[in-house]
Amino acid sequence: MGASMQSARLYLLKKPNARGIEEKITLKYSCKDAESRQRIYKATSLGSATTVTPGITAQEYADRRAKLAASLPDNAIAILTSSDTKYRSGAVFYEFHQEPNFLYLTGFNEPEAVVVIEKGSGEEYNFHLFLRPKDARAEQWDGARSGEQAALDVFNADEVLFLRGPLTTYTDEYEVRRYIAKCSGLGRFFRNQDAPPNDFQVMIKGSKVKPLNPLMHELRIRKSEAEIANMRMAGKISGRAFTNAMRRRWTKEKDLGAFLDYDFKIGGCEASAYIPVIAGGRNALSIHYVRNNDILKDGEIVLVDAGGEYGGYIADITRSWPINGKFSDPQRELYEAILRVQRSSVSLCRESANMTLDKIHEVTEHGLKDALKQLGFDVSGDAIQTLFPHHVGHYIGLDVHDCPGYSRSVPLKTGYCVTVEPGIYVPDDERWPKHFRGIGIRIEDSICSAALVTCPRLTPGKAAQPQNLSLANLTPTSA
Ligand SMILES: [Mn+2]
Repeated sequence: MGASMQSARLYLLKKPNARGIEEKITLKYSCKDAESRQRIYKATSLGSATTVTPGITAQEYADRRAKLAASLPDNAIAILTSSDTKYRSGAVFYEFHQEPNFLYLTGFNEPEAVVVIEKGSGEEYNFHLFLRPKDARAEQWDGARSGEQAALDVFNADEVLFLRGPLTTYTDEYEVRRYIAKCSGLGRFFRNQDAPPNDFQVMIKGSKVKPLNPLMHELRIRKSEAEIANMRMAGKISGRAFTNAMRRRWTKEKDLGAFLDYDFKIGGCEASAYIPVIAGGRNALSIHYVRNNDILKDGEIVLVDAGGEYGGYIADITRSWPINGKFSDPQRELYEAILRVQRSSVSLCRESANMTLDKIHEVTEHGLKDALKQLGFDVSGDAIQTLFPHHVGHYIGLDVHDCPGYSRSVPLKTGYCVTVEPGIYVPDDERWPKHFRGIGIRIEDSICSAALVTCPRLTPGKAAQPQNLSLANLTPTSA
């Protein structure tokens, strides 16, 4: 243990437990080697302009880390763990999906890695990337690993430490183990080690632990130009896939879902951003209907909530259209009412409007209530909460619900990306006009401040024939 015993804060991103509760752990802190905290971050000459992930350069990743470091107080460290491979059963694994904060800071898309950002005083900080070493045998089975050199060159790590090798100096020290047991990704650095405590363990021992998420959200909430370009790309590709889907006739939810997934990928997205909702008829009354295995019936509407992912950034779109290409009168009336409200709510998503998502929700709810009243609905009491039971929107970005937990009562600024998704779902209940019962319609676009990510030119007035239904001119016609 060194001479300079100091108190410090440890910012730890913990995976919330099943109930979503973050545990608070108190550990002591001391720093053995003051010099080790004096290293100044230097981007390597290699690769600062290189894109690490689509559209995002090594320099932008470095800037993000610098911003995080700048938001930490002196003598603090931030620890983030990558996602682990998740198994469906036995050796059958799910598609790997990197932990979004980890991806945001590194662009590193492999499991079993840890980032430590160590903040000394002033603007100095160290960026450590712990990762799996190159291993020819493992790579023969599981695919290529980046390894040490890539970490230094591409990810601009100051110092790379391996899971094996240098890390054998980590210990089985009881307090650290107990702490580690609650933090899965870090466990591998500390288990089964017999050596005396190393600098790192000594340093985090006794440290006060604080959640990292609030600091990450402040970084992630406002998108950079490169991020917006990625979201625009995801929106453009996804929008095209919707248009292509609308041009065809579908008889099964499953087939329509498969087509969209295919078209997102063929169009240039990496994958679907989330499990879609492909809901024919009454299935649309269940907001998170994802069985997607029913028959699509003539005369009904299909509600499709889906989107692709580009460079890790998602698009979130919902369209509701008549399965046979022609709206019935009640379907058209309801659709047009929601469309009008949606378009006016979208226009509020700009910094100059000084609106929050909560405020836009209020305005939307009001607009829907008025429209429903005109259509003959009794909107007294809690009617609108039954017919429009969800919030009008959420933040989007690397996550479908980006910056989860970030307040919806902060004014939208340029660079904030959100969805606007009013919907009306009329239960089979005598309380509601008979001809509207069983109809569920939602219209959702992804919006970046004033700009529309998904370019939804929903122009009323154009006739929509089954063969030319598209995002650009989906306007109801009577049957
Ligand atoms: Mn959404």
